[in-house]
Amino acid sequence: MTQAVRETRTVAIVGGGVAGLTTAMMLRASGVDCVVLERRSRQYVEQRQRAGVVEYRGVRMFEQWGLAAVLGSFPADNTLEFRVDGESVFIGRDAYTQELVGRLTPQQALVRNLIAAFLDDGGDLRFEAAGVAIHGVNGERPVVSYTGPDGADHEIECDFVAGCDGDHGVSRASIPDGVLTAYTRDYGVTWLAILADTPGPRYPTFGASRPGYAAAFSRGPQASRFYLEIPAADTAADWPANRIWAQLRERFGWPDLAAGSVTDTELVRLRSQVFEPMSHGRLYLLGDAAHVISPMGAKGMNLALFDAETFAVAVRDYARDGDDSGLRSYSDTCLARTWRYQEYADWMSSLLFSLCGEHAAADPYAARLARARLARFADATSSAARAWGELMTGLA
Ligand code: RFL
Repeated sequence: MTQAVRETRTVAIVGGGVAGLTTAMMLRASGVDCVVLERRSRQYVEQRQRAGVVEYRGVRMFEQWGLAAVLGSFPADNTLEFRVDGESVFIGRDAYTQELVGRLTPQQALVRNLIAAFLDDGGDLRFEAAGVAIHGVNGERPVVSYTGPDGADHEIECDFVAGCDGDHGVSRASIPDGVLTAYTRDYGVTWLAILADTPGPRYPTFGASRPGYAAAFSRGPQASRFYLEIPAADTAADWPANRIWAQLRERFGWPDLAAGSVTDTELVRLRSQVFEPMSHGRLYLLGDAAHVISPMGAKGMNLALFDAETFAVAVRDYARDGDDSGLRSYSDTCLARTWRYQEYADWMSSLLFSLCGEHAAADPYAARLARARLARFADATSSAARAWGELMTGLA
């Protein structure tokens, strides 16, 4: 039997998504050595499409680290359009929210740019790392083992492990039973998530009407993401392109919405989940490995960015000054923001569902309340609008 190749690093990062790559860039910028182990190929991770906007807080963060180039240059207007039974209501139009805009950066573009920047800078990023396993997180020197694409076994001894491997990774799973508490909300709602080659709406647009929920987001000059609420028993095969376009036109009240080729469809169960605490021994959970947030709030990627910075700063302070206060408070700091964003996404969900389809028919009282609530947020002079803007921009 051949012996595993043994190496040492300060931080082993498991997962090369937004959380892992941002952490790696910041650690490198801080002079802390690290390695990123990614299960998939480079081509695969560079094409995985999900989020589209980096909130203002994230833009400022990348700028402060001298990494703004990874974001591209398209500003994202913070206005949201709600088409309630075909009638438009706009929120995010107060002066505060309009000034502090995010950046239109599709997640796959951010990942692509982070990979290029990290490798150009001499960073250590290993794709197609199979069978990643984490050992000894309760000891002084955890070890992360994996098998490379050439079949060679590797062991990386480190000070800290950053578990950035998403909702289905090995990091959270390697924490013993009974340590973490899971807080879960399943909204009992299924969405068809659609990517299509067609210009998107000017503003992120939510259709709330009798036929049901729909949403539309621009993903570049010729690409859009749409969501449709569908019956839980449906499969993607029940939704051919002509049915998708017909339903989008009806739910938005946009008879002239231009059809384009549908490039991808995916079923998404609307659920949110938070695991507490976000660390165990020398293993720290970041991004979706620690919390999943319903896409309603468009905050999952942004939370991953926050976790990345909080962790990188904590490790930097420890490595440079022996100050472990950031590591000790990591979980509490990240959970506080996580719950604020969960509350925001939950607010958006309950508002929109109350206005839509069967939900509105079953509880017309809640639908009237939702209209009243939306009107308050649409008033650009109200403190309600400002409170919403603080969450939208990420400054709350
Ligand atoms: P990721 O992006 O899932 O990356 C995890 C990485 O870990 C790798 N991996 C492993 N590597 C090594 N060994 C293993 N055993 C591994 N297991 C997994 C994976 O291959 C992958 O490369 O997690 P990260 O970095 O925490 O980032 C989180 C975000 O991706 C996520 O929160 C967002 O995509 C959520 N999300 C949205 N967020 C927004 O901020 N705005 C949006 O508009 C938005 N839209 C969405 C979304 C998520 C969606 N899905 C997944 C339901 C739309 C959709 C459809």
